Amino acid sequence: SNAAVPARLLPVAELHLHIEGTLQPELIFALAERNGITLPYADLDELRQRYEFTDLQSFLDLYYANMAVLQTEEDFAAMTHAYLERAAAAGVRHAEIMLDPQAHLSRGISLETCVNGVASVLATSMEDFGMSTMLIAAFLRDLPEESALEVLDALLAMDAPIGAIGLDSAEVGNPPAKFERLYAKAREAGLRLTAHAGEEGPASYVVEALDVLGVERIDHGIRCMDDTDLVERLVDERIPLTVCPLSNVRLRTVDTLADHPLPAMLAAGLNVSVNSDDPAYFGGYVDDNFAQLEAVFELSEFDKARLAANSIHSSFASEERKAELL
Ligand code: ES4
Ligand code: ZN
Repeated sequence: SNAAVPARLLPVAELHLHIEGTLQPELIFALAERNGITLPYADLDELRQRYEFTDLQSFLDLYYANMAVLQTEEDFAAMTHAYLERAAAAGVRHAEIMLDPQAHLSRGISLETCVNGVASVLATSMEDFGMSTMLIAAFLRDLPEESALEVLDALLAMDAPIGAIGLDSAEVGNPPAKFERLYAKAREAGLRLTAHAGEEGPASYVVEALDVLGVERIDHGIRCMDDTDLVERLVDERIPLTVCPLSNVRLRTVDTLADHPLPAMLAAGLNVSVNSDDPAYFGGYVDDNFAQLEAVFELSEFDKARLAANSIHSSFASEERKAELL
């Protein structure tokens, strides 16, 4: 423990965060202006009116469209700096940050521009914010595996400072097994492995991510609650599930926060943590997720401490760093 951290702010690790999902409306407009890009919204209010989603795809459409403002290395750096500053204020002491390279390559932005822009800011996160960080290259599951394999090859060839790979975007119809070769290659390269599974997709996708991809961690995973055998396995194997409560509410995966399975997951003994996913789109950072959970559920101090400890144990940080944070 660290006496300099106020008791209210439990030191946590954020393990499920898409850096492009931290683009705040104000920064979207500022970057559009600086890059001479015309947005299809007249002003902030008009943009904010679009933040009402019906499902994952309705969010992804806006998320990808807004990336148009990210043009230069400096743009990626500004976005990353803003996230670290806000996350540090939320008590985040270690962050594992996903970047979607394919979403930038398809717009004509080079791998160097997006990777170096984010990585240049992460390189000094410890000095600037007391936060250790890892960059995760996330692959778009609605694109062919060949595209992902090419991008992973390019990342390895440029010796990009990535520590893990992830799998995101439209889940249903794009099962984990589609990316078996990608995960084998990443494992061979010494990268850590995570994947979104069981967000909108079925519990069987969680099983497939574990058995076919060999992932160490599951992003979301809430649909595991539909399969009691799977829950038992996840508990036995201590598989981390990076849960994102406000995301699930905004994407209508659960009806209301009061209906969220997090308390049941804790009670079942699952290794769950609380994460913000795309905080600029879903109404809050990690501290906001905790505050809204506390407003709806009677989370004990013990539950909150367990969620925080789970996040640190489940991170890809060194054992030395984990010991510092626990
Ligand atoms: C995402 Cl919430 C979510 N699910 C799947 N893919 C994503 N990419 C960014 N946010
Ligand atoms: Zn996500």
